[in-house]
Amino acid sequence: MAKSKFEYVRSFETDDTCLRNCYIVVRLDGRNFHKFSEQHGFTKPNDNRALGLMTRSAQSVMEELEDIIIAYGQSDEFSFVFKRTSNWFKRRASKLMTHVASQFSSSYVFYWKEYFEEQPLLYPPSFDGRVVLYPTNRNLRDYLSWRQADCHINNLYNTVFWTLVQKGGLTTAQAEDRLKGTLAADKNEILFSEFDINYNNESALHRKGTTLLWKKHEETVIRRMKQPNAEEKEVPVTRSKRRVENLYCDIIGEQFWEEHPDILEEDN
Ligand code: DGT
Ligand code: MG
Ligand code: MG
Ligand code: MG
Ligand code: MG
Repeated sequence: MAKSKFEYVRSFETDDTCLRNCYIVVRLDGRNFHKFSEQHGFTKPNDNRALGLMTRSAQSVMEELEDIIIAYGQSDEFSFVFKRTSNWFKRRASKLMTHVASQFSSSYVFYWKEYFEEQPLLYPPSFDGRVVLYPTNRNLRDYLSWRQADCHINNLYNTVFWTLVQKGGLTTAQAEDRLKGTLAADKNEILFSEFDINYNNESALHRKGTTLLWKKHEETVIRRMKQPNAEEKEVPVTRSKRRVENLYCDIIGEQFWEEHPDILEEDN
């Protein structure tokens, strides 16, 4: 077919191929969720409906898109890690990022009612996305550790802050004042001595965030089969399947990575 004289405009497209051998991380973050959470009556400091919906949407991203080996989420964000050898969409950053963001956003709206029931969705939410490349296993683990440490720092602060307000009767300004300059140990101490709360017994979902992984399992179905010169028979057929598993555990230490040796590929 002859090319039109307009065809040259294609050459204006820029190359955004992700460097080979690197893990590709796409991180999404809810736009203006400070306001979104207020307007939709999210409970403070953590709303399990909102966290459940984030995780459901991330699960849909893992199931619909290819080559994601692990995802980690907390608050209004989720990170998706593509395997380092992935060649999905020829590793084009914009394709990967926009597919993750749009699959996630549409799932968030699609599944809203399952989590929020009578609370209506008041306007269409959106999520920004970014792509970061990590060349070594250490870099990737440090990235995930950074996000989980962020979850811990924010959740400890928010837990003490809202306990001071909700159980201690402080105003938000007083609670903020009270926490100024305190270290983690001080915050733990306030919870323990004043409110009889051991932070380590608080929900793991809130303290550790959510990690999504692929878990393999065997599935057996009965098939009707016709052999030549024989009656039709019912035969059990076993297939190896995989499904997304949710974990609320530490991913900073060695134990998690020793228990899940298939996630990372060797550094070469
Ligand atoms: P951005 O990301 O720059 O567009 O602005 P925000 O407002 O989304 O800021 P960000 O992402 O740094 O902070 C997340 C906000 O979402 C933060 O204000 C708290 C809110 N949020 C997230 N999860 C929960 C929750 O479970 N409960 C409540 N009450 N708020 C939450
Ligand atoms: Mg932000
Ligand atoms: Mg946000
Ligand atoms: Mg955020
Ligand atoms: Mg198309």
